[in-house]
Amino acid sequence: MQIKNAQFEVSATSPKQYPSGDFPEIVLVGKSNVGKSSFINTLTNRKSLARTSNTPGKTRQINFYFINSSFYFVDLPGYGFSQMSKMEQEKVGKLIENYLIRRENISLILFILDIRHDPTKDDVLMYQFLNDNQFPFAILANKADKIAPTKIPLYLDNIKNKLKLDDDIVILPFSSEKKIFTDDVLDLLDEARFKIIISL
Ligand SMILES: Nc1nc2c(ncn2[C@@H]2O[C@H](COP(=O)(O)OP(=O)(O)O)[C@@H](O)[C@H]2O)c(=O)[nH]1
Ligand SMILES: [Mg+2]
Repeated sequence: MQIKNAQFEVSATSPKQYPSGDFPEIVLVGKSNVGKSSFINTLTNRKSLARTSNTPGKTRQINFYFINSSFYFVDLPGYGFSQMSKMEQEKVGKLIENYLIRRENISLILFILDIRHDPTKDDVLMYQFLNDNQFPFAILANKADKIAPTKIPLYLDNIKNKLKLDDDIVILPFSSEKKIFTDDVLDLLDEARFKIIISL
């Protein structure tokens, strides 16, 4: 797949603002600052289509980007940002959960982790939530540019062990910064869209 055009569509804080229509949605999930928005910019080859930030916890809406006039990238707010008040964290958590549980357009969830770090308690909860509910999802271990290429398998194994990852879950290294491993991810997206097409 080639991404030929991408445009921001809407920033939603409630389901009635979600785009109408039956387009498949590829969803970015992960803690604050892990690289969800950067992922969208990298794949679309646009510097600042999705707003990225050094300050975690900035995004509290669900942002929809329309790609190739055929599917959406959905940038969910990050979870687990400790400087957000308990009430705000809860609000963001509800927004994420509501979207994931109710949205029928979801064709693939890309669950983003930082390859260098052990998954947090919130990451483990998210993994269990996705796995227990049998969502279609894959894990991207982002910021792979920050470690030596030879060490990548070791770090992936660490994540697999810490999450007690089921063998059938796809986990891929990724780097938004260096644009490495993007072909593997594009293959995943192709497969996800294909699934949608045959299920219609
Ligand atoms: N080194 C490196 N930094 C990254 C990568 N992806 C994102 N970042 C940086 O991490 C910070 C947070 O990224 P952002 O996309 O805003 O994270 P979000 O909160 O999950 O949307 C920014 O400063 C990015 O430049 C990556 O693959 N490698
Ligand atoms: Mg973001």
